[in-house]
Amino acid sequence: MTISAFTLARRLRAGETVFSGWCSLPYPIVAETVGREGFIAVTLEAQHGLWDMGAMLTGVAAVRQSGAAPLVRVPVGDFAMVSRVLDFGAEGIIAPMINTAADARALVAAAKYPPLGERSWGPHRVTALAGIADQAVYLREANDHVVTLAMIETRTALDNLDAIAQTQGIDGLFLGPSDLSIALSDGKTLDPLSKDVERELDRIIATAERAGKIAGAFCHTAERAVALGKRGARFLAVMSDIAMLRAGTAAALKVLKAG
Ligand code: 3PY
Ligand code: MG
Repeated sequence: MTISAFTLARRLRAGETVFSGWCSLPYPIVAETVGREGFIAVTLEAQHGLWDMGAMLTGVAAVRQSGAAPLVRVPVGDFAMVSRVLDFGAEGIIAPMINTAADARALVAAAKYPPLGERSWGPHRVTALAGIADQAVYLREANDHVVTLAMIETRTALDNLDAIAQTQGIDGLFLGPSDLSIALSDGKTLDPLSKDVERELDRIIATAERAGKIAGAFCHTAERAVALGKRGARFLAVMSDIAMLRAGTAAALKVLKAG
């Protein structure tokens, strides 16, 4: 028996490019709808998004029910939440502001069982959702099937890029282009497509590849996600539920007003 319900790590290991929805609205049915439209993964955004833990518990299950792989972006330094949402059934964690090898190790400690980390035992909901009758199977396979993505979005993280990438149990580097643009301009500009961010993105992709890890990024548009896939990034979060809702509404209103 294997964790056959988990698909994310397997796809990434096979070299596939995975596009993920990105849901800030704390409504499981919204995240499920995004998954049902065909995203391979859906990330529930709990750093700046509006999720509480009750909604998160149902949201993770709703994404799994849609056929997509659920991930969670946790708040800064909230490693307790990492273990909890993995217990709820998440397949991946995106952790913001991982600036040092020590931060990376703290993420791994919360996300992976020994010998890689120190994740505490209690996967009752995830094993039920994934149809794993024997919990020993989850213990044996979880470390390989849970994906940890360390967000690179500060100057300190860039200084420690190799050490973060090489941390055992970190599966990938994930660019936060908005925060990095603010950091690289010393707070002057928000420009996720700035030349400085572009240059560092190439370095992030190359560093991840050298370490045998994947690279990913948040993308404000689908076009950007396709372009970064061609540059070698393998996990791309695309727009957001709010952005999609606004874009769809604006497109309809444009037609109605032109009517
Ligand atoms: C950033 O761009 O800083 C992010 O965290 C992506 O949402
Ligand atoms: Mg950020």
